[in-house]
Amino acid sequence: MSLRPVRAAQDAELSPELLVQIHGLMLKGRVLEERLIQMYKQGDGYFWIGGPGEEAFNVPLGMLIQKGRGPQYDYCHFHYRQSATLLAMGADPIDSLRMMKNTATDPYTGGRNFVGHYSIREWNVVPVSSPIEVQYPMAPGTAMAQKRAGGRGITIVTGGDAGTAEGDFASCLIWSSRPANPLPVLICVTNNKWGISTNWQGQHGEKRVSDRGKAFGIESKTIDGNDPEVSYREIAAAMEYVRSERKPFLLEAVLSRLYGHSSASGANRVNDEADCLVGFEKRLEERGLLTRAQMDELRAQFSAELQAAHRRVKEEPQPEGKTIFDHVFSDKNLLAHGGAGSAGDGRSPKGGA
Ligand SMILES: Cc1ncc(C[n+]2csc(CCOP(=O)(O)OP(=O)(O)O)c2C)c(N)n1
Ligand SMILES: [Mg+2]
Repeated sequence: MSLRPVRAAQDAELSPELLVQIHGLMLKGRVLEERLIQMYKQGDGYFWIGGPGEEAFNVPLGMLIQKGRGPQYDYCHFHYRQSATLLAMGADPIDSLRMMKNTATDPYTGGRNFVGHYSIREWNVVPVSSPIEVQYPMAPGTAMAQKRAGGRGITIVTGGDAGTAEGDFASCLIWSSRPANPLPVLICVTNNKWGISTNWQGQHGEKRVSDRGKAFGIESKTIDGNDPEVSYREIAAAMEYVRSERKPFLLEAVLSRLYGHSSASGANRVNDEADCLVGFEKRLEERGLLTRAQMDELRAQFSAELQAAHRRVKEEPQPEGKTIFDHVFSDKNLLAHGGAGSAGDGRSPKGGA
């Protein structure tokens, strides 16, 4: 079964300035992922997972998010391939290197989680989870709070195609579209046609993931997620619908996975999938917006910046052992006093009686 993305019906022009900005962020996102892979291969990190190949979708998404804290701003329940989205939202790439190296200076997890597992309270970016798909049933929760609060804030959830096989995805569709209380959720699925080593064709009877929205009356669309112009227009349109109608939208972006699943599968470049950056650069060159030399120069500049950042991060401290229980939900004293199941010690989890 072949997957054919639906292209945007109307080709509204994006301004040259916007296209150049999108390109810069896509390139920076790619160079960042290349540096992270290099760090892993040099032993400056234990595991790599990320989004090289998804920049054409992830960058426009980040540019269009209304970031801030609280229900008036967008809530982000992200997948682990979202580094380019964070860059487009304004994150400093060196902090991704810190998470890779598990340094105490990592602002997202204090050096306690895998790379790509962002968590930013000030921007409503809830902690990225390694167990896949758990973000989908959480999304209606923040959307419910936003609907009650009023305003134009929406919830955005992203995840992969294979994860949609889990019941969590169905829970999201059902809870977002209840006729009694439809919710402002932009449900994104980045369909790279792989779940680690399980291919889409062997696993999915449905033609498109977006078709599953129809059963719930959810506005749904499948787009070419390798085309940044299509992505920008379609994400903007879908967001506007969710913001103003206060109803869900299911957006499936068909795109590429350029370095395999993760370091667990080698993190080596594949050559049989379309590269969104190559395609976009060719288009920018043909339209006379950027020259090859300018784009090469920009890449060299980003590479040098990231290399310098890597050197800097190598000198930064690892977290101390005594911080291991900081920011965890349970009361650490429970462990010292026989664990949560032990009776009669008078202790209970935080907030308990
Ligand atoms: C609940 C759960 N089951 C299985 C895994 C192992 N696992 C990690 S990534 C992955 C595949 C995910 O594929 P997809 O949802 O398509 O996202 P992609 O990695 O392709 O972006 C699996 C099965 C997991 N992390 N969590
Ligand atoms: Mg996938």
